Amino acid sequence: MKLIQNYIDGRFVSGRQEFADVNPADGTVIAQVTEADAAQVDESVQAARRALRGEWGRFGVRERSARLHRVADAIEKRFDCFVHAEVADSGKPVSLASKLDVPRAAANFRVFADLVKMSGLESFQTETPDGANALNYAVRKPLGVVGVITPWNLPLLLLTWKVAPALACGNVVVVKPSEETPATATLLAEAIEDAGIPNGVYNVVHGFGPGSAGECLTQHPDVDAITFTGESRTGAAIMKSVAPTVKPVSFELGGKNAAIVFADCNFDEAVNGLAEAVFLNTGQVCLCAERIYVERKLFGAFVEALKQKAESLHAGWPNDEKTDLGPLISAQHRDKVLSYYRLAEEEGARVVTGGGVPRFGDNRDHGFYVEPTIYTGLPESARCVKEEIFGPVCHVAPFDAEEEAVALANDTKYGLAASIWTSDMKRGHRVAQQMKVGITWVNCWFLRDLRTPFGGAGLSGIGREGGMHSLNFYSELNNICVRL
Ligand code: NAD
Ligand code: 6OH
Repeated sequence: MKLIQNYIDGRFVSGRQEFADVNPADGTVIAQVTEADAAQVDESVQAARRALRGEWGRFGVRERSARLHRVADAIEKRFDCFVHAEVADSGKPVSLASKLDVPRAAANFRVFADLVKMSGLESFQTETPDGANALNYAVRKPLGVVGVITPWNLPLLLLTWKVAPALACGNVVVVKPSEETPATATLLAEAIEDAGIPNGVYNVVHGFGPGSAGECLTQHPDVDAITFTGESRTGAAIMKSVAPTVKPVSFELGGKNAAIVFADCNFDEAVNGLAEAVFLNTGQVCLCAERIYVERKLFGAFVEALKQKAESLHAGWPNDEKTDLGPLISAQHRDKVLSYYRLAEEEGARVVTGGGVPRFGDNRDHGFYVEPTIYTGLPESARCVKEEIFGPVCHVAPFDAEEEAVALANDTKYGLAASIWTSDMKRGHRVAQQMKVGITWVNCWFLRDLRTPFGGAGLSGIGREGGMHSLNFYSELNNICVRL
């Protein structure tokens, strides 16, 4: 059986405890994973700190940038290995891993490698009280040891989204990937080695959250900052855990994202776009739309067209190029999604399509598949309309007036993303500006430019990453005031 080990100070190391890595498509165990104990987390933090004082700490921006491009080269060289590891761990379709996850991992390194070289900082000429002048300028320093804690839905994409800017700014990292998807963070260690990045700069500790590697990292006094993507509830637990050592945090958390479809939209574009927004990665993308509000005169036609799309999706083996829809990540997550499927009916939903578990007659019946599902008819107060489900499911409701749609979309404690579908660009801008979210798409969804601010309002996060926002989070700015 394959063993996925921790990676500390440039070496793959085992430990006392192991846990199983399960393939969500058929429930088989594909690897054993070493769980890091408190001592190994400490070892990785100390190795990182030594690396900060070593060669890496003396690299200039040009050298760091060049090494990050080499990491991207090394990912591209191992493209198929990364794709297969991600597919086996997460059950996502191979077409998705090869179009989205792995190319984005390389792009994350390239974008921040370039950006850090181009970026400058503000300076001010300041008049002093005695009529002389002072010059204020800031310099960028690393924060130090950054703890990176990531989820299972886009494992490599989300990990590199944080590791790349952290390294670009000269930090060292200890990453704790999700226990469900440990493989690609471990493979990345090989790419990091290939790129000539010194030992101790990138460390991987495997394990769980509470009472395990995740919590050890957030509590560690020598970890200088925590960057986390995952559930809002976990974000709250991490905030408590870092409070005694006052670590800065960057949080990208959950969502209950709305889409607003106006009757003047391009119908096919809206249906196709929202079918992606609901079902991509089996609905396991934080940006997925789980609430769709459709102008009443289009409502019936829209629901029917989305139903056709849902029913045309091919739920298959993840490695089959024709597969659109893989399994959910785990038995536990499937139980959660199915509990919402039951709840929706109890709350009075009309099931437009789905609501159950598909039967294949082969080993996929031991996997964690659910049917793509559309509901209508729920009151806005229903838990299924308020709570993040994180599966291939949405609720569609009609609206009559623009102000009503805006109010419905904003009636949530989350605030990650929204999408608006209209041919009237004045309306598109007007409505977009009223969305209480971090990201609004007009006539598109999940169209990314990595230089833009990315993050959420309310329960959806703290801070923004992307472009300069990432560089600013992963830097300590030292303002220098020189009396002239
Ligand atoms: P999760 O919060 O359960 O786990 C995320 C990571 O945190 C895992 O590595 C886990 O081991 C670790 N963890 C759990 N408890 C911890 C603790 N007490 N201390 C330290 N670490 C701990 O999230 P998940 O189920 O893996 O991912 C799905 C969630 O992530 C959804 O809510 C989704 O919306 C959210 N998400 C948000 C974004 C975003 O950019 N806003 C992106 C992807 C996923
Ligand atoms: C959440 O599941 C998706 C997050 C996406 C990003 O962080 C990104 O940079 O595209």
